[in-house]
Amino acid sequence: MKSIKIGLIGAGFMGKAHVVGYSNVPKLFWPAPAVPELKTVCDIDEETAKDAKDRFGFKEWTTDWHDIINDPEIDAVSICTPNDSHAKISIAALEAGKHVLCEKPISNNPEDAKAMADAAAQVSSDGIIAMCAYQYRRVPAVVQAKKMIEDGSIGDILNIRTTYLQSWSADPDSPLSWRFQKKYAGAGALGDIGTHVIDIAQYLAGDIEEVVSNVRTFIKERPVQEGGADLLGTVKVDPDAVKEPVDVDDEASFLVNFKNGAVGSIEATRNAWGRNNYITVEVHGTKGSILFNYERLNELQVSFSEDPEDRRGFKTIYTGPAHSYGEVTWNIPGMNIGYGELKTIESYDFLKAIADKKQPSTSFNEAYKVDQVCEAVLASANSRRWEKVK
Ligand code: 4PW
Repeated sequence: MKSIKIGLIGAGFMGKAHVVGYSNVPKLFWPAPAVPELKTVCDIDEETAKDAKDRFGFKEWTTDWHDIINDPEIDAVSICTPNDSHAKISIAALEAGKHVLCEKPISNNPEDAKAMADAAAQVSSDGIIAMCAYQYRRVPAVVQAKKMIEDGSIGDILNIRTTYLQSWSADPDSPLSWRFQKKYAGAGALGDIGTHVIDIAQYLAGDIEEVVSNVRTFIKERPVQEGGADLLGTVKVDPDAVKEPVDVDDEASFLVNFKNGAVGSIEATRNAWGRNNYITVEVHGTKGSILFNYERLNELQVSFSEDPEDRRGFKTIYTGPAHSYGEVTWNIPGMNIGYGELKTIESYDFLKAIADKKQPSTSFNEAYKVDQVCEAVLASANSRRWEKVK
């Protein structure tokens, strides 16, 4: 069986998620399309890099990502760094003939995102794979929603409304990590989590044509944290720490019109007390509706117009062996999968794409389109008008 040597760049919590994914592929998916070998881990912080080598089981560590790009033995690179570095690392890796799994959003600006999509297109005929890690479209219940839309179960889509609500930045003492700084992140809640539900909306209903938005920054400055580690608000900084300005959005909500005539709305905030990883997708069609909530990710709610009037309403499908990826996870519906299995599914799709030499979703070009929607959302917040997605 083919082995694929992995280089991981960025050993924070998302690096951990990629390692959990790779390591579990041969355990869940057997025979695996390829067996991942953890070759080198890179982090700009030396202690983090050394610690990640031992903890995750890599053979080598480095603090310079070029070491991974220049290593002829490494086949594939996972990029789990802040958004501003995705373009330079991805393009260098693709040009060096390495497959790339890059965290989302693909970049902190549409120009770099386009350069990445172009670089991926350039090498795709050589069988080089470039994939952006929008994992939530791979949740079996979301894949089932797609299947039921495509087979006509709910008729033509009229409306799709998605939300991604979290609470970890609602506390003003939550530190000023790179996620609150435009030069690194590009955008705030919009880029960090809104992009996931833009990706899902476009996966289910096709390309968004235009948007009109409302974008706000509620907490205008935050305490500066020591070091660059991104702790998603879980560690509080010294209340007397110096505060610096936040120059990205806390919340973005927008109406959307799809090219196919459907309408919808998308909301993203990290300031919603009580909401944790609250990704919801509700689709209304001419013959029924579908509802998904990630906090209950093993369930899909469906309602059909054809049901007798006195028993019409949402029923719950529990995902399991009958659904996408279900044959390799657990044996009966209700045993349930979580975030670790989801990252394993993503790693499997990446390795399979490499083995089959077939571009997977979310491709760099699709991820670039997500960035273009964000650009239109920010333009609309300024112009206070509908803006076309370029
Ligand atoms: O991509 C998202 C992140 O940036 C994640 O899915 C969750 O929210 C975890 O961290 C943030």
